Amino acid sequence: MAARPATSDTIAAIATAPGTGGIGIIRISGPESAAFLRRLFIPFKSHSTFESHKLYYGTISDRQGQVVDEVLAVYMQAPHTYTREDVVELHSHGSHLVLQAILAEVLAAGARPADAGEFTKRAFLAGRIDLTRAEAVIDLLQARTDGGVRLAVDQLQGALYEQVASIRDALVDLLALVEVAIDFPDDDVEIIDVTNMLAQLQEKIEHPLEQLVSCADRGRVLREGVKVVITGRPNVGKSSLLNGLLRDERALVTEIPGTTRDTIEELISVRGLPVQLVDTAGIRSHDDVVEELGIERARRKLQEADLVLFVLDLSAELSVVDRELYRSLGEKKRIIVLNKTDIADDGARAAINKEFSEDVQVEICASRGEGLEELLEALYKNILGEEGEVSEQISCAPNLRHTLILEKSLAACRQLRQTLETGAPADLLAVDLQAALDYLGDIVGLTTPDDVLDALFSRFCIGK
Ligand SMILES: Nc1nc2c(ncn2[C@@H]2O[C@H](COP(=O)(O)OP(=O)(O)OP(=O)(O)O)[C@@H](O)[C@H]2O)c(=O)[nH]1
Ligand SMILES: [Mg+2]
Repeated sequence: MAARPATSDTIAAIATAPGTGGIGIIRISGPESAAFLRRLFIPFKSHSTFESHKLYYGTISDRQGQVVDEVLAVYMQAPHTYTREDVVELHSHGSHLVLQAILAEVLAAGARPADAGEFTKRAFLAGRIDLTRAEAVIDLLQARTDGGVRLAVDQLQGALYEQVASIRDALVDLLALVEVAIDFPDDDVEIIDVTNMLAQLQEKIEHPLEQLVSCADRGRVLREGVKVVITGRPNVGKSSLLNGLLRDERALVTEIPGTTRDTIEELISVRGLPVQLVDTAGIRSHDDVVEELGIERARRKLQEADLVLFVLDLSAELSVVDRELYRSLGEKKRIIVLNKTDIADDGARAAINKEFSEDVQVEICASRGEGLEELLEALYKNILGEEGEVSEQISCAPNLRHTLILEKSLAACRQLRQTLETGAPADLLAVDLQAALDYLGDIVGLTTPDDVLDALFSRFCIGK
């Protein structure tokens, strides 16, 4: 990747997380790094020079000559570093006070405090990593699941970059042909073989773009998890279900309808997928103001749900409220949870099975914790598709920024297809091709505007 003009000052920050740890690291990057090291660090064995990528043992002293800590110091000479600049790391004891004291000395020597994500931004500006890899660094730091970590590592190793690069290459090939046709207008017919070009467009550009877009949703789910809302009329056993899934008496359970007033949210992990479980007030019409507020809140939570667990009571006939509530789910994904198998009424069960035959139904006994594994299995499949371990199958997952750009690029390709099919002149083809190319350049950071870059790197923590 081509480098953008880099900045020339030297930055420093604490790179390890706040709090107490075994060791803590201060990171310095820029042309003055080695000079600061020589000024602040006193090695136990005297050295006239610091060899690159070697650890040295010594002390850091403050401006009064007082030893701040014993440290290991490493100087890493450009360009074989994270930022491609000269980098120094000081490994001290992991007390935040010590780290702050050392950082203060580095800043007093003339370094500037690094902004959030500035080390990674420098790696990007120097052309060491493209923008998708820089984004993978944030994803990796923020990943909450195994699936999220795997996607981030794949992206860090260039999975998305390479796919985008190969689509760009195909676009460049077509553009080269079109440009020849523009330069030699008389040979127009021979140079542009429309059938062949349409085939290339489909196979090497449109199809891969569509595939990438189709992975975005699963990627989002693996990275961010989903919200699952438990709903149903009062007393069907929603809170008992929540408690069963949490294996904890988190919500109050009583035989009095209307027990749950407020919503209760807890995070669980389903085979590594983060699931925000929400128990809600049983929905019915009521005069009680507090219950009414709870019901209002429950309805709002339903809107936000990625998936609804619609709980019914197998010991009771279906009621008007059950049916109304079911209708209010609209297009929401749902699983019908049939609770109270221990006291099930066969007539009620048959009626429910029939009425909801289109939906996935799972029978449970919440009070005894039975059927919960099957329910989680159904939930996982419902969210990630029948194949189950989908995380194994998607090689990369564009985030929202990528997806919006991929869709624009795809729209430009469809425009190109139309232009080709109507036999428009070569210079019009070039416009569409260039547009599709420019969009893809935004994904990897070739043409990304500065404000987008700033917003992106500001999501990092300081020191990364
Ligand atoms: N027999 C039987 N009783 C159950 C089962 N699950 C829940 N119950 C009982 O049903 C009653 C209501 O349970 P909750 O979990 O509070 O029901 P809810 O849907 O949260 O009720 P609200 O919060 O009022 O909307 C309690 O007395 C539970 O003990 C079950 O599987 N079998
Ligand atoms: Mg409840």
